[in-house]
Amino acid sequence: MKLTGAQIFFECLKAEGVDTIFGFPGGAVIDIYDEMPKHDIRHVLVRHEQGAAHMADGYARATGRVGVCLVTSGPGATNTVTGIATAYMDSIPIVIFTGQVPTSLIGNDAFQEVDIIGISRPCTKHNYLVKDIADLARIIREAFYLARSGRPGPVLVDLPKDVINAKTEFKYPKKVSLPGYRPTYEAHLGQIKRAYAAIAKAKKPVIYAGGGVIASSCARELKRLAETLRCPVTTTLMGLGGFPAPHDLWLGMLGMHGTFRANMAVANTDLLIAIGARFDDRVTGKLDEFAPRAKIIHIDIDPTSISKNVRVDIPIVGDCKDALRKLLHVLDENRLEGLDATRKPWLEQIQKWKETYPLAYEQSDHEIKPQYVVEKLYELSEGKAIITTEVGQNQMWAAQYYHFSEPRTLLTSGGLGTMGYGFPAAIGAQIAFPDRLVIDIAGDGSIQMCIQELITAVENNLPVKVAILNNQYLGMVRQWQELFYNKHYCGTCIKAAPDFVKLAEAYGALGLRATKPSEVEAVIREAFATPKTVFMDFVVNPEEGVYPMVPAGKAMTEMLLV
Ligand SMILES: Cc1ncc(C[n+]2csc(CCOP(=O)(O)OP(=O)(O)O)c2C)c(N)n1
Repeated sequence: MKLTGAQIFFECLKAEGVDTIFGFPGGAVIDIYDEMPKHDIRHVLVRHEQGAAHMADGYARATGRVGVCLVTSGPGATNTVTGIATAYMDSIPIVIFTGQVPTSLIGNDAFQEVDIIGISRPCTKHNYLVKDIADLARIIREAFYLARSGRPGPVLVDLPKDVINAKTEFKYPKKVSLPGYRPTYEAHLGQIKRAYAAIAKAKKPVIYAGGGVIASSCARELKRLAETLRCPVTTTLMGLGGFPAPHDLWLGMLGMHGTFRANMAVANTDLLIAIGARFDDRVTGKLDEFAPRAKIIHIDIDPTSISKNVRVDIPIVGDCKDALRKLLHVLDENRLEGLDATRKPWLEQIQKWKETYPLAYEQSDHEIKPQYVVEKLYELSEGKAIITTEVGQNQMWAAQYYHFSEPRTLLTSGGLGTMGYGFPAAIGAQIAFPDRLVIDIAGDGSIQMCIQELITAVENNLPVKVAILNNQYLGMVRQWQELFYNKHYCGTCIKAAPDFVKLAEAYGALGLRATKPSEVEAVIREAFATPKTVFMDFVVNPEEGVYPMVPAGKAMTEMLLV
C-alpha cells in the first residue's frame, strides 16, 4: 500500500522510537499536522520555534536520546537557527524537520521560502533537502543515524510540501550506507600503550575531561581511571557531572571561571590526559602558556579536534569509553606500584592551593548573595535535581556552587553561550523525566529571552522551577565593564523589568519572591513542594561578581581572585 510523505514521516519516527516532537505549525507542514493525531506521539506545542530547538536539545541532553523538532518553512525555520547552533557547538543529537515550499517553487522567492539548507550548513552536522518522496525514508533514517553516531550533532531535514503530499511504498531501510562516513569507535591499542608509558613516567598528572565523557557514558570508567592512577580530575563546564564533585580527587572546573587549584594544577602538570574535551579558549586562555610543561594525551572521537588548538603528543581517536576501558585493562595487567607515595607531593601541593584560595564568597545577612541561593538549591534538592542554566553569571555560579555528581544533571549552553537556553531546555528535560526535580538557574536578562515558553510549561502541567538571580543587570557583561571598561556601564542596566511574580501568575504559574537572605530557604521549600511551574524571583546583590576570573586572552595562572 502506498503512503503519503506525511504518513511515512510518522512511520519513520515510530521506527526510531521517537515519543515526543517539539513543534509549531504553519502552511508548509500543515499536512504533517493533519496526520499527527492518528499516531501515538506526543506533540509539545511551543510558542516560538527557538524554544522547540532548545527543548529538543534539553530532552536529548537529559536522556542521551535524539531530540526532535518540527517547524514550518521560512520564519519557522530561521527561528530555530540559534537552537541548532547551540546544539552544534555542544555536540548534541537533535533532528530538526523544517517545512519547505513545493519543489517547483524553490528559488522563486515564494511565500515563506528561505534557503534553510544554506543557512544551517555551518551549524549542522549534516542537512538534507528531500526532493523526491522515494528518498524520504532513507533520509530520515540517515538523519537519526548521523545525529547520534560518532561525534553527535544536529541534523536538519527540509521537507517540501509536494514531497509531503506525494505517495510511495513505505520501506524503512534496515541499514545505513554512507560511504566516507565511518566514525572510529575503537581506540588504537598501540596508542593506548604509548599513553600508558607516559602515565607510568608522570609525577604530576591531571585528567581534563569534557562533554565527550557525558556523550559516551563513561563516567564510571573515568572514576576508575582517576582512582587507579591517584590522578586529580578537572572538567570543563560541559563535563560537569562526569566526575563526582565530592570526590577527594576532584579539582573543580577549570578555565576562565575555574577554581584556583584546577588552573594551577593544569599550569604545573607534567601530563595532561584530555578526555572528550576540545581545548576551547575559555579553558586554555593564552595558548602559549596553557599546560606549558605537559605532555598531552588526547582521547576524542573526532579526529579533526585533535591538535586543532593545542599540539597533542599522544592522540587517541575513538570513543572515550572504549579508550578508557582499554587503558584500564593495560593498567590492570601492568600495575603501577607505589602510586600513593609517588603522588603524595603532588596531591599535597593541590591541597595547599585549595586551602589558599578556596571557592568562596562573602556572606551577607541583609542582602541575598546569588551564590547563597545556588548553595541552598543544592542543599534542599540534595544534589539530585536536573539543573539547566541560562548564560552569564548565573551559569557560572551554578557551575561553581551546585556540586554535580551525576552525568546529564547539568544542561547548559557551553559552546555558543545562548541566553534563553535554560528555560526551554528545562521544559524538554521535564517532559522526558516528569517525576524529577528540574530547575532552571536564570538571570533576569536571560529569562526574558524565551519567557513565552512559560505557557508551554503551564499547558503541559510541568513542575519546572525557575530560580531567577535577579541582579537588575546583564550581570556578566556588567562585570566585564566594571573590570575592563572603567565601570562604563552601557546597555547593561535592566532595572526596567517585568514583575516576575505577577508575570508567573498571569500565565497560570506560581510566582514567589525573596528579598532577604532569611526568606530564601522558605521560597525554595515552597517551590519544591508545589507541583506546578514556579518562578522564584531572588532579588540579589546587583554588584556581585564571579570569581576567580581569568581575563580573556590571559594565562590561566593570571586569575583575579576577588
Ligand atoms: C543571546 C545572547 N545575547 C547576548 C549574549 C551576551 N551575554 C553574555 S552574558 C550576558 C548577560 C546575561 O545577563 P543575565 O541573564 O541577567 O544574567 P547574569 O549575568 O546577570 O547572571 C550577555 C548579554 C549572550 N550570551 N546570548
